[in-house]
Amino acid sequence: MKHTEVLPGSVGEGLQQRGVTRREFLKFCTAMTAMLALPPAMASVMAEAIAKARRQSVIWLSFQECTGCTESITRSHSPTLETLIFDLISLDYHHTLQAASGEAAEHARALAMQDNAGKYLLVVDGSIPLGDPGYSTIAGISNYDMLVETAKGAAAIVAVGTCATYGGLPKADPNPTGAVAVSDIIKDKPIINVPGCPPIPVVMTGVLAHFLTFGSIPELDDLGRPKSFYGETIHDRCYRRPFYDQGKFAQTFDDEAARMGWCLFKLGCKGPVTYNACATTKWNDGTSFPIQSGHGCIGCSEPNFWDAGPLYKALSMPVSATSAMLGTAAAVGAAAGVAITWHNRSTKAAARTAHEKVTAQELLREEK
Ligand code: FSX
Repeated sequence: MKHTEVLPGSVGEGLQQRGVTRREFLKFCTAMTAMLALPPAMASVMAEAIAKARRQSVIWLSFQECTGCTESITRSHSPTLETLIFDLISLDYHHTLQAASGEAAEHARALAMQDNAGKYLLVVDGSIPLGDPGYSTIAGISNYDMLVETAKGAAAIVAVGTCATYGGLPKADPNPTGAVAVSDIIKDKPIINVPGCPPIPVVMTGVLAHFLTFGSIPELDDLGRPKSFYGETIHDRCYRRPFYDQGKFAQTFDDEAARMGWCLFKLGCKGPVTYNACATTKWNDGTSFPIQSGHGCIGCSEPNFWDAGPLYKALSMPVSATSAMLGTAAAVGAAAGVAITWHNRSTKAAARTAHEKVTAQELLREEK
């Protein structure tokens, strides 16, 4: 961390103590600015801001979930990123990762809430059961009470994973626990939604880096998601897209077309209606993502993805070639009298309420 002013107790000091070089740190910041769609010049601004910042207090609560979200972030794209993010924050409470347990763990949460009142970031994964407080408790405290209590002093909340952002799998029909999302309960705090089951690790890291650099939350879309990561569909950036445009589709998972990497649309891929960055950031150190490994996208970062399925059935929208897909889809769909039930959003449809059903006829009217 040479050439950067290093203040006692700052992130910069922590990085220096861990032997992180300025070059490595700038590399991290350059990657982050690119992912956050910031101008390249912001890399050095981010480096300066983060190096001088005090480690951000983070309280992480886990409710109804499978721990996939934590598994995901602890497998961040590269060991460097993973190391860095835990240097950038002070993870004061996290059921799975903290050493303390029982009363000591709850004491750590109370202390962090008291010492950093109004300043800590609250990260939540998992949905909250409203059906009966006894469905899920931590230290004898219901998920609802713990969320409300901890949210009070938070500067902002990051809802991580589809369970926390939309209710996720616990909310799937018949929703036995009465699962709801964080935003269904907390109405007076900024909430950043980072959906995905699980979410992409570098997206979580990016949100935290943005908060540390600017002290604010990134620009969000109408579902509360950072636009830089959720601004395009998987389909928009899929490497199989040229085959879609040429009308070349795999008909089964093991036919010759599948072997040649043709489009998986007819096998139920939900890429055209799923907003996420899997096709660009990929997973496992940029190695691959579901579509690259031969399986269509299941739309896990969209609301109600499980019930909205069915997973292996082609979307009720016509196959068309062009990036103005929705307009064509509307025209053909109107003729067929079909309804597009996923919340397709593109061009004018982007301004719509996210959860509403959009009929092909309505879209056609708008496109005129
Ligand atoms: Fe849900 Fe996350 Fe899916 Fe699992 O914490 S988003 S079930 S990956 O673990 O909450």
